[in-house]
Amino acid sequence: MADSDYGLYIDGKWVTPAGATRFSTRNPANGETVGTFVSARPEDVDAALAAAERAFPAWKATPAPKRGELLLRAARLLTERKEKVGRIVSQEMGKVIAEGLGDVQEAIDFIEYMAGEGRRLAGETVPSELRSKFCLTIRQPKGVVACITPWNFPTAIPNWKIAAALISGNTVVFKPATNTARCGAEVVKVYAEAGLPPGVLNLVTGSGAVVGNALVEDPRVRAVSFTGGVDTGREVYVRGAKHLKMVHLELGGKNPQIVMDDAELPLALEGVLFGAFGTSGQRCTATSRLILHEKIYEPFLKALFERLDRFVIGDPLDPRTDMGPVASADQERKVLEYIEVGKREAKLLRGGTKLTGGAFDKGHFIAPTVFETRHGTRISKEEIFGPVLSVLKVHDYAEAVRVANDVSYGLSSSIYTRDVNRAFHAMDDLEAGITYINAPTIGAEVQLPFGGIKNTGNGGREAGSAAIEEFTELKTVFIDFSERLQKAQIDPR
Ligand code: TXE
Repeated sequence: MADSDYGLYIDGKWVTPAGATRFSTRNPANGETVGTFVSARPEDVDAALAAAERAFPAWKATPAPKRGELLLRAARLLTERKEKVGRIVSQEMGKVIAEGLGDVQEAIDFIEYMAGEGRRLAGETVPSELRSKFCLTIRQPKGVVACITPWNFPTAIPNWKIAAALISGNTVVFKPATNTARCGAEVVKVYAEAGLPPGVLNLVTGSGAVVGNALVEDPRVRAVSFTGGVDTGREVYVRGAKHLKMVHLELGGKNPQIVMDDAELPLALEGVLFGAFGTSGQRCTATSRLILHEKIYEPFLKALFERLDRFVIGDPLDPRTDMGPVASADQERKVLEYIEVGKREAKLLRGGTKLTGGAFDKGHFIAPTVFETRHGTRISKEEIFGPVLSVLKVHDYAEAVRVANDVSYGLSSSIYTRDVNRAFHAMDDLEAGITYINAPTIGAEVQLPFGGIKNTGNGGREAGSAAIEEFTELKTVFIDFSERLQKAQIDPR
């Protein structure tokens, strides 16, 4: 098979099961095939789960620092391949090459961070109320976990889950998004080549409905870590709940950037250009709402349009390109549908069309689009997940916060202001899992917890110190060395 043709990775081997059909992933910029993969069937998922279950006892018994050494080897291999895998990211989902490389760097950073956690899987000791009794907690792995990931950060998000799961002693069955299966396979290759024992990490590629459902429903899976859309996430949660398994959800966002009248306007402009149109607007943390104080509304929009009119849209591999295509035909259709909604309920200020002609005809390119809207329209409240920015005008800080908070999501948020008191109030007032002060809504760092409130998730966080919480069970231990029965709360005080 060619380098771009992959099997499943089960029990330490790349396999193409007899009779399995294959699917291809395509470059959204030009339709070229990026790789071919096995469409896993339920029996293939079963084989992967059996391998993960078999591998679990020995992996759990491996000292966490030893597990960390394997992760460091994987990080080194990925570092050596950063250019190659970064290009594959850009080719398979369309983000510009600087972001493709950034995606891989984020994966490397997180694997290294989790390797260190292998020396810190901490519990705690607390005093007993009774004599000659020792109390402590220890962290233990959950068992076999399923990692189901989206296409927008196709190497970073898989590693946010896999590296945290592995260092905690779990074994993993990993299902990447169908349209970025090659990125997922390249992630698995570095772990395999780093010497992960067979069955500790398994890759099953294929449709979410078939492979994803099989994973979520199987009683051998003790936890599911899912990043994707709200509708799918809700379905995963319901299915997992039937088996009382932990389901961690990272879903969508409708993230606001507030620009106050005292803001450093050129800085705020750079922020919204990156936040709204980086990754063609396809980040869960993307800036999809620009909330402008009325005093700076006109000049800010003028400056925004001057920059957008100079935006270079094209081949993501060309370093001069500011924005590539959206990730797929499906994504293009969804975004164009929302643009038509916006044309009916709001005022189109820029863009609003699919780009055609020349090289554009081979890909899924949408013009950077800006609507002026009042709060309450669909484009001001629903996640569009494309290069579409809804601009709203407000009279003051209080209205800005009220508008920012009045959506069903609560992932990221941003405010540009020179007023330090207002910045600290915003930290408290903005209903989100993440708030940036004088920075765009995107730009998470791996060493801090990531996630949101309301419909963005179901209460968990990943990355940072929270990643270990997601993938471990906390066990409480009481050691009574008094050599007699002691009864807490009952023995005489
Ligand atoms: O995600 P899906 P899609 C949002 C964004 C986008 C929408 C749909 O608004 O337009 O979600 O995108 C797997 N059981 N985000 O279709 O369908 C699927 O194969 C188990 C925001 O890409 O949610 C993929 O691996 N798994 C998000 C993963 O779930 C199932 C990033 C996500 O797919 C499944 C991506 C099932 N029944 C999209 N059906 C973010 N928060 O960044 C599908 N899958």
